[in-house]
Amino acid sequence: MLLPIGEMEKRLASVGVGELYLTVMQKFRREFPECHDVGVVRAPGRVNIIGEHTDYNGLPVMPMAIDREIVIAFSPDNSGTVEVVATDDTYPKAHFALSGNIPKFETGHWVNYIKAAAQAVWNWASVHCPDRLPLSGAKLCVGGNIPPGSGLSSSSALVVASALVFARDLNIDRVELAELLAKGERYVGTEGGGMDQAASLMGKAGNALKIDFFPLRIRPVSLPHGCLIAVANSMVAASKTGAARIAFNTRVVECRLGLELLKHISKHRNPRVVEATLLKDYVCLEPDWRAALDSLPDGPLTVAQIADVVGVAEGELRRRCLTLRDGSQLTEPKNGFQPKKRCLHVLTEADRVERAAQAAGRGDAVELGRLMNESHSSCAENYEISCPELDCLVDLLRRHGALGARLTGAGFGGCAVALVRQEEAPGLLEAVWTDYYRQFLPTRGLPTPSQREHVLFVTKAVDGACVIEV
Ligand code: NG1
Repeated sequence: MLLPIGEMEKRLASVGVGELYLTVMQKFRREFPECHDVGVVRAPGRVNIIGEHTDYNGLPVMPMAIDREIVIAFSPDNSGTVEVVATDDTYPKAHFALSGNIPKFETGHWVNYIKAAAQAVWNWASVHCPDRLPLSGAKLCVGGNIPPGSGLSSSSALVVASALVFARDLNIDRVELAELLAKGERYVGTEGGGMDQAASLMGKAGNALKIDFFPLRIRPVSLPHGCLIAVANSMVAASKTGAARIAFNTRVVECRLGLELLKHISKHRNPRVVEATLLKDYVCLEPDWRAALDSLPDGPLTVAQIADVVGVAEGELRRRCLTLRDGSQLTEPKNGFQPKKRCLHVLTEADRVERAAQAAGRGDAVELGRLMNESHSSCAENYEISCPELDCLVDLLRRHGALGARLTGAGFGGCAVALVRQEEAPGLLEAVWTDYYRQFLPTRGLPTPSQREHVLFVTKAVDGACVIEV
């Protein structure tokens, strides 16, 4: 797995890896001339075909790992520190000491994702093999071709690739690693579920994945014959910091508040629902969840109003539902919470995922497309995570031949995903290029024709993350 740099470069070139790997190797050689042996890991991004904002509620998703990835060249050493550079100079160099308590850089610093991986692996080792601590230091050079802030999980791919470096000698089971990193990525301050890490680690070439949570179960799902998945970037950055992070965490809290209301409504008839800690538990215990959902009070609601309905002290409800993983409390949004609409999205979306996996399994492309369209409407109207650009893009994708199209990932910008028949794909890409990127987006730093393949492309499903063996 570790080879002298020159030998690694020669072998990578001979097996025909892309330009990206060679660029990573060149930069590694320039930045760390003292290093002798080097290893290489890769981790793919993912596109979510259907199942948005269900994962952190314990409900299923259907993503696929895509042919855009993070690649890291690394050289281990005994320094106890990690030195990191990126092929793209806009990401500053950084270094940090490995320990059981790695302090974060400022919010939004890209190396926090690498720290998240190191911290998670350290925590795992401290329980399962303390004799392997401290973890050895390393020099890392990171490159990638997943557009950042676009809902294609460049951040989780970075976490996963980094974790493969730190865990290379530890023998952590893949499913366990996916669960570990889902929690581990929360180090950066988002409250996400486990879809991205699982898709990046467990991707299967040629297949989408149906992923269930608690416990994590991953099943390959073949896409309908003759259909492709296209991705189109709205060019609205959906960063994980600032307003987008607050909006994301607000949705998580609204789901928790909705769960409290649902439990309150159902508990008289079905006392066991009080045990539910996630919407997933609630729907398992309450077959009649649709009726309960109908009788929830409409939003917007304040925490005080919800506490009043549920019959708990406001402070207790805040502690239970508004506390984030870092211990801080979410600030109540000025325009109130929308627990009913958010639960309506999540619960119907989970149902769509089940039906989408069945439709894909029997090759029913039309039904799969229809469910993707329905998902977008629910994301836009009930979860309110779309934006005018994404709505326009989704609309254009459908008008130019997609069987279904929807926003993908956390939303608030980023990419749209579309299901398209193979023979329609070239025409669709051409028409969307003209109508969206040339006509609709006149002011937003338009992509040049040479950038086209990075913003509008057909993607294929690939295998999950691995250490490169050449
Ligand atoms: P992206 O699109 O990568 O920000 C986020 C969460 C997922 C999932 C989706 C919405 C993280 C790392 N990822 O994905 O777990 O909740 O939003 O479906 O927080």
